[in-house]
Amino acid sequence: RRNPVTGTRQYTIDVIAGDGIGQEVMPAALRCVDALADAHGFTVRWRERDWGSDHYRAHGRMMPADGIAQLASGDGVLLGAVGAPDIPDDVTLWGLLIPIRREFHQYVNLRPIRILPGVTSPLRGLDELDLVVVRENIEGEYSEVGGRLYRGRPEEMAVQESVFTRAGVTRIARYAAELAQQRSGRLVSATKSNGIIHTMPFWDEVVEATVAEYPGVTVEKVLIDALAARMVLKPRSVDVVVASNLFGDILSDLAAGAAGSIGVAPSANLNPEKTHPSMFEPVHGSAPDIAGQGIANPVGTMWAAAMMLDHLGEEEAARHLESAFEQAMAGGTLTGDLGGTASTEEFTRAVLARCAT
Ligand code: GGG
Repeated sequence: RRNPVTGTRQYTIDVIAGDGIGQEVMPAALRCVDALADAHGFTVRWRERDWGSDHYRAHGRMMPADGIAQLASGDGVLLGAVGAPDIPDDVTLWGLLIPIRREFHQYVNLRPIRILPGVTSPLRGLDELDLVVVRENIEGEYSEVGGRLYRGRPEEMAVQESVFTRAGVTRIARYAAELAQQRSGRLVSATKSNGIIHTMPFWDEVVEATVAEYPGVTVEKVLIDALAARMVLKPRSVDVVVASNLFGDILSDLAAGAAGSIGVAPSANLNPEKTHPSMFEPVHGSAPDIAGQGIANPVGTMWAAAMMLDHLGEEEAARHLESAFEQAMAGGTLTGDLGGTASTEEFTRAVLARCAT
């Protein structure tokens, strides 16, 4: 967006640092974007939101009742982490992250995974990995359709329905096919249509019919269990993966592990049509076991911020940020999850030193 008076590009970004290490990795990413904004001639107005588990403890809600309306006027959302040991995970997720994804039609969850410079994969002999998981983000297994019966009694039962719509599967398949077209042309669709007899055959049919419209793109459907093994044994045979909400979540964590650490993995919750703000977050959660120690890896959040800059049209700044953290890592500055000794602050300074022009 341009300021009508000065003509400079300016963006309003809502910042939800959230819980646990979200409070540590978020300031690191914001400092880098601020440095890049100066260098690349745009401005960012951060609207910091103190939403999350502390807000829940104080007010009984993860965000205010009009939280979605507050975010709607911004150009994007940067989120750290949600989750706290004293609050059920479904409360934290369904009180903040999932409503934002749904209300803003962020139906694509884009999760690129690469082995970054200076990182050794835990998989023997794997020195290169570069794949993207395209996760369906607002339907599938993450549905609130279902219920609990006879709570606390011996006959207690729980029912959870998955919801797959033709429109929902078609649009995620389109997004993935277009991405595959720009990359290798190879698309893998994660399925389980041998065991899950209604939704998964439907997923297969719609994905195959949709991808058939894209010349030069082949789609290979692979059972999720076999795909998990293949991503460990032959990860380079996979380039773009399209997967349902749950399968995509699991596969992207698996791939991030293969690339060295879940701490480096970013995620973009995209509304591709830009009718609503998109949201950018690291893949990792709040990590209460290391929160408050100043040792969290901020790369996942920095990379998510780079994806945000790309989405805003600031591609040069996005590439600059990616190369800044890659150079810092190549120079041997690594946090503990990657076998290094750098604190969050030390790593951030190493990146900031490479963010000026
Ligand atoms: N970085 C955001 C976060 O804390 N995510 C935790 C999580 O459990 N996410 C589940 C999901 O992405 O579906």
